[in-house]
Amino acid sequence: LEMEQDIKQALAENQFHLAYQPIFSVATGALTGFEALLRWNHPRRGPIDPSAFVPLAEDTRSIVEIGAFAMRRAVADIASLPGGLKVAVNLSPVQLAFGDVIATVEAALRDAGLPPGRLECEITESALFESEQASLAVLQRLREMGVRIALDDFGTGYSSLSRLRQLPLDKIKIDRSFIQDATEGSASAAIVEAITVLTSRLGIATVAEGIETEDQWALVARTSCNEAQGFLLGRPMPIAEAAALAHAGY
Ligand code: G
Ligand code: G
Ligand code: MN
Ligand code: NA
Repeated sequence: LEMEQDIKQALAENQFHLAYQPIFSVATGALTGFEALLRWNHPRRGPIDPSAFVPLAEDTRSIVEIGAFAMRRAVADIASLPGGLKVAVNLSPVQLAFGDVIATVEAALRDAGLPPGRLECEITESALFESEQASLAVLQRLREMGVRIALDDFGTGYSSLSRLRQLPLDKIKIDRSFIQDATEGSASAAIVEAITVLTSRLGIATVAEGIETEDQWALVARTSCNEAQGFLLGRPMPIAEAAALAHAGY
């Protein structure tokens, strides 16, 4: 309850901000964009991770307002960078079910002058359990606008192959648990390889998440995975650092 009150205050006092984690092309090593990740600088408790406040914000639906803030901020920030880079923004199932996602995205893109193809919305499969049809319609509408849809944490939780047919998807993000166990010849390496083959046949792009070692990067580079992300390649960083990286790579 205390935190619920704090979230309201945090929105009013701009205590939320975004960190940007770089994403790279596996084939060329070039920077392709950033994933925007929420951060909360609490005046008394210090930094609070999204895993600690997003679930509560979902229960109280304040994620709708926090998510709208993140969308506007991320789209405006990326529009100010050179190089035609993309930005990936995480969407909560609660936003899809109860938030006015279409209007928020339209306004954010218009105000920033960002082409829709440079925005990617990340969803998880649990996103579609409540109000499945309504949420699917929102995703379809976003896609018609030219916004890309990415399925996050692929391979975990409720993910199933039938989802690859049912959902309007441009990209999947292979969950980092597979990358972390993907040593040479391992079952996880075979799964990563197989996912990239399967999705490329379906015209869906892939991102490998959670690259932490040179061995993991080398292993992913031998697959047909399109992009990669992880602490080895770049940590989530403030927009000023992201801008410096974008200028260097431009
Ligand atoms: O950055 P970090 O590892 O702390 O993120 C933890 C979780 O919080 C991730 O699952 C991530 O998808 C989620 N998250 C980060 N930013 C946002 C956001 O803007 N909106 C939503 N709904 N979830 C986010
Ligand atoms: O669920 P989602 O994929 O949106 O979560 C993104 C989270 O993953 C971010 O909070 C980010 O900090 C974290 N992350 C990104 N790269 C790595 C990595 O290489 N290793 C680990 N352990 N976490 C990572
Ligand atoms: Mn994500
Ligand atoms: Na993920």
